[in-house]
Amino acid sequence: MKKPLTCIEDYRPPAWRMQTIALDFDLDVEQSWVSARLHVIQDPAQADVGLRLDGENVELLEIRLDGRVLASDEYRIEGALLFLDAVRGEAVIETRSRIRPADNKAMQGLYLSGGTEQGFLLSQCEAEGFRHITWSIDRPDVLARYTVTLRADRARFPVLLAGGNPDGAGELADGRHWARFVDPQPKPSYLFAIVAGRLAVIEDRHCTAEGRLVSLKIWAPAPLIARCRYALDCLKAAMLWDEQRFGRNYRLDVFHVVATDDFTMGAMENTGLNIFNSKYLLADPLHATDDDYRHVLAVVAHEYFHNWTGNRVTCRDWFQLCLKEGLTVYREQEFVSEQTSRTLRRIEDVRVLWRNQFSEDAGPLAHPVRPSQYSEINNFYTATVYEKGAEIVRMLATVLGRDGFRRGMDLYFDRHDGAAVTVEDFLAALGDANQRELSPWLAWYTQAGTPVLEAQGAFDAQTHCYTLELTQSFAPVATALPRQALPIPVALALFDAFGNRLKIERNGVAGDIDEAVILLDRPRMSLTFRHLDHAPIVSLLRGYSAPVRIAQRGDWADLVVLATHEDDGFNRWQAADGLIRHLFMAELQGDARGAPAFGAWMTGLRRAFDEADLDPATLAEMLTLADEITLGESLAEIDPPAIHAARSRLECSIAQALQTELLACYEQLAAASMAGAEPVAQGQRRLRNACLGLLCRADPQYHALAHRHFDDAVCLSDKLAALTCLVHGQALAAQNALDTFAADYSTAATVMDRWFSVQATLPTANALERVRALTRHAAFRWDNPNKVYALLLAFALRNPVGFHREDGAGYEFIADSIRRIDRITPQVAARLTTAFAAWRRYPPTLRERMHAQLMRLQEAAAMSADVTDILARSLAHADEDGSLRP
Ligand code: B3K
Ligand code: ZN
Repeated sequence: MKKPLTCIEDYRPPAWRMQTIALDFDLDVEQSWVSARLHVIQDPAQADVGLRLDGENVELLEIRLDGRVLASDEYRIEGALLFLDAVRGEAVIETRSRIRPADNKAMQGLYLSGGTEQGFLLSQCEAEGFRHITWSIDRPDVLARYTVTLRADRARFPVLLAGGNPDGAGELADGRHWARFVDPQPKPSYLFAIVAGRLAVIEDRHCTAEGRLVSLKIWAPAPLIARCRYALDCLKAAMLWDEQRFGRNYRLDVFHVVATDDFTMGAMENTGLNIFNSKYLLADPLHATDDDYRHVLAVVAHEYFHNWTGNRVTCRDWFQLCLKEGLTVYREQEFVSEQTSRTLRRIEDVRVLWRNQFSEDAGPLAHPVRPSQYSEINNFYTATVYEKGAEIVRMLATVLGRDGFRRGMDLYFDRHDGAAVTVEDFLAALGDANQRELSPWLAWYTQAGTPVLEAQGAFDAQTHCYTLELTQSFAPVATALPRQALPIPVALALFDAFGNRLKIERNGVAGDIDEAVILLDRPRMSLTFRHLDHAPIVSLLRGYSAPVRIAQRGDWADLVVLATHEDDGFNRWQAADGLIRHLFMAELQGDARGAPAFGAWMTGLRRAFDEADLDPATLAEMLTLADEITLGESLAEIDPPAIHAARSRLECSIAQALQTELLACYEQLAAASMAGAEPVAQGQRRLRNACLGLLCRADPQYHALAHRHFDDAVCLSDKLAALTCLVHGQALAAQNALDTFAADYSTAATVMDRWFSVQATLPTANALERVRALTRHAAFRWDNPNKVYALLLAFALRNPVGFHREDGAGYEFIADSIRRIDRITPQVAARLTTAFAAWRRYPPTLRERMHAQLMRLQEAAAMSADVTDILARSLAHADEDGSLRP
């Protein structure tokens, strides 16, 4: 099935708006009845446009116009639209419909989480799920105040929740009960949510800076509720932070959060009723790693921050998705950086950007941060919209400065509270508040592809001047259009050969600054730095000031200086990463150990172990090699076995060279395993586990250490790190450890996901057979997105050696899985299909085999619109520049 394209230039303001919606639900698992009362008003300027309602899989039982039941010839249903051509001006439309939650495996609209007997009902509307609940006008620029009344059997559904403020509850005959909720503020339909079932709760309160006492409630199935305490603390921290940093207060009386194991994505910011995938809500030491803790902090904050960036100020249309997502990711990044470690969060974000966004941007699924067309909007919740979208906001914050950015955000909220707006509105608010013209920044939103930044330096010993030529360019991309130069903030500092920071004196301006942010807003620019005795070492893109590819990372000796002395933690890591990439290339072409950079960098790393004030998490990251996807992404052709072999050999050489330091550090940090979840202890554990991982790469004798680590572990971080060492090191004890782990965690769904992933990512020739066998494991379920992501997506995206097996069996298995899952949860199947997108970049045999599976899927009958869209774009031929042709 293929959905037609929706194009940004076809946008028209809504011809009909809704002021209020009253919804009455009679809830049950197999079928629920929905009565809707819509008060609709026509835009006088569009008097010729008839009323149309959206609905999918909603069985219409009755429809009334201003109280009168309509005969079947007074309206018509065509596909997902209900036409009421005769209605004009203003009207009250009432419908009565039936929906079937238990049959809804696509997880859009109202569906069931857990079994028929014990499970609970919940809804997911973004992007277009509301039309699966009732007939209505389902678009983000139609905002209405909702009054929602829920009725259900009290014993089966003791808890009834909807977004908005509570407005009464009571008993009904026959053991049934009801509860009502009203919105004080209009909202778009995608933020509508209800939940009903048996759920336990933990509660707290937060008094906002404006003086409102807000009741905070987290709901989960009873066995999980004890693990929600940390999330509740995160929520309070996020509320306080948004008040202090952005002056944003919550303005409802209650804030509900609900945990479910059955969710296609991370979480959803429904107004007043957030719904979370339990993997981003549950956290205790035995069931969550340190990374999980930080993800819970991040996602709880992210969804809360949407309350202003997304909910109160919402998107005019789905093209503007980045307006809420990029901005909210940026706010989340800032929050987590301030609560934990800025350097670590930045490294993590940049790693994700390089791995996921750069590869997306270089392949057939490339799209601008604000796409100009889509067929299936659910396929645009991408790394480009989220992560690159956040990078654009970060650049704007860099050039406006902290106070200027805050002024701009204040104006944005003042101007647009309660409205559905565009990226242009956002830029205008930031610009107007700072008397700056920000329209050139729109190009960042409308041009796909990763810009390339080149820096060429020349030193003139006579004049003591150093000239730096900065150039921006673009690799050709799928959506090649005329290109406009982008405003690129380039933060840089200068160092001498001993790692001392040099003062920056530029263009005759006597300077005592030591960092400059240069706005490269044209194709090339020449900078002159004066009064220098020697050619300086340039530390470029400090803090990763712009999401660009650096053409060449400079001389390895300079990188060693920066990786040893840079005082910007991120750029220190960036230099270390540059050295790893340099050594990886050397290994790919021969032997990295023989390269002069190897010895120099090992000396540098050895010293780093002795640096008292080096943050352990940063050192851990410096020791962690870029993954195979990231390394492959930067090569012209991706040859998975060659990349895997070179990376493994390099990792092994580094581990052997540092064995003494790794062991000493591992032992020295023993106490960290017993410490709590605070950032310092987390950083120490991260380093200790990185050391353990490398030791196991250096010599299998350390498997004994990993085994002890596994047995002694008192937190999941340690347990999982040891398990990974044993399984990926193919230690004798590996199966035993896997069995023990599975026995200990058999009832903990989110932990079993990790157990599946550790095995799915094992880079061996028989990985496929193992994954196939695991699909028959009692804990695996084809209809549970988390399980599919943990096993199949992990295999397809994070196990290049296994997936890209020469005989194509990995491809065939994943293609078969896509067909199977597509009949259940199309959104999940579409995500799995993206594993084939980069097919043109692989060597001929693999390329042909990937292509064959794409064709097979394309020819298969009855594929969803979600998968069809990914297939069509993956197979599309490129424009004249030929960039996408094999
Ligand atoms: N807004 C949701 C994502 C909705 C995905 C719809 N397919 C989560 C978030 O970004 O906060
Ligand atoms: Zn979001």
